[in-house]
Amino acid sequence: MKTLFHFTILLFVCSMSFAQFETNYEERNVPKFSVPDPLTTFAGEKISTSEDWIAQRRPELLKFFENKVYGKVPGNLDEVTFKLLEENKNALNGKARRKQVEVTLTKNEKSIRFTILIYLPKNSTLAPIFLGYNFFGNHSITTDTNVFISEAWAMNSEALSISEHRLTEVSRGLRAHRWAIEKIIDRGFGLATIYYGEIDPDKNDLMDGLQNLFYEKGQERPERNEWGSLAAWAFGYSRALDYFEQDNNIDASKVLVFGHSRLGKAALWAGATDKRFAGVISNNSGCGGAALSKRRFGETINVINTSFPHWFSYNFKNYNNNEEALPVDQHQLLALIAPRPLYVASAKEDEWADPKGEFLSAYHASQIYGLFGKKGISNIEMPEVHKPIHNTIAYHIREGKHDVTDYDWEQYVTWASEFLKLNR
Ligand code: GTR
Repeated sequence: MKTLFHFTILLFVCSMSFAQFETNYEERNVPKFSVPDPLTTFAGEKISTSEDWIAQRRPELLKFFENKVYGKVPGNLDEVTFKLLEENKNALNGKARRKQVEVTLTKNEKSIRFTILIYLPKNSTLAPIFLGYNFFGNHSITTDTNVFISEAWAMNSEALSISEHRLTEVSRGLRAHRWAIEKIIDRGFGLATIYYGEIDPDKNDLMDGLQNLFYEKGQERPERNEWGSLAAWAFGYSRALDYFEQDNNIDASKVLVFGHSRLGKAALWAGATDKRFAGVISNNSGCGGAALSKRRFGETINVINTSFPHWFSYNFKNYNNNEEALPVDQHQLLALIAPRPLYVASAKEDEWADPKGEFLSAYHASQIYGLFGKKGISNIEMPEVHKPIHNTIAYHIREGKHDVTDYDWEQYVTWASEFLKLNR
């Protein structure tokens, strides 16, 4: 079923008089393609051990995704600093400890700042933690009146009463249904979130966010093989992890990077590029996330690069309507996360994100997990709705639309308890 949202995007895209896009929602119209073999190098050499994967295959795949898909980070920051803005040991009706930490990233005498909102189980000394961006400000995920409101540019939203690109008190708590904070805390985990617009505002302007810090004088956009917004958001996830390494209440070796939709794409890329993340959760990440591009089902590379020209590297546009030329596919992005725990989740009505493509990607990544003696997805048939598979690679498809629900969080928390060896 096409949602109104997706239909609107399609209308927008067509009205901009780009090429005509026809969205395929029929399995019989999926083109014939072969899934690029994760175990054969670009030079055609077969590999069969985890050592060869680590030494040979993984680096060349990572390099490809860096240069041709998400884009490279062009250098190092000059400085990263942290400031505890606020702390309360009796938050959420006495259940949790809350911290709000400001992170400042500096390069070439330019800085950007973002704020991490953190809730930790009150009595835990070293908590494992879920880290995920939010779409509409930290204050949108909870009714907690102490959460600061971001001053960064925001996407207007009628549903969340956001206009003139400013976040206000009115949207406090309006996205709370997407964040099962109490469940997370009760099961012994912390939750950290950041407003993604503080890293790079989500519009086709690569002057107003993180990329700008790295520009030479007069430069206005990254090089063709350098980062778009997704890689910038992934970089921001890693800087939050830098902070966790300094916080005595957080177990930085147990950080699960989580994201929904475009932020699920960013979470996958963060997990691929930063091995310190203990695991990754991709919620309905779709095209350019978990879903196989070569299936051309729902959103395609051409559509995503046209609707969101700022998300990927410029080089990725070479594959617009040209998926057959891609020597990789997204299962190899997932394989870059091996052998760390990875959860891919789909929603039945989220056809735009191609649930089957998300599942098949998890299935095909499993052979790399197998090299490490880890269990992925062993059956190529998709499981039924609400029949989750919880292995080192986990997968579920649930009823309903593109969203994050309590059902999703119940699965993540249950699986994470087992795969981070908590058993709480
Ligand atoms: C859609 C986009 C998807 C997905 C989604 C979201 O418009 O086409 O790739 O990222 O946005 O982030 O909600």
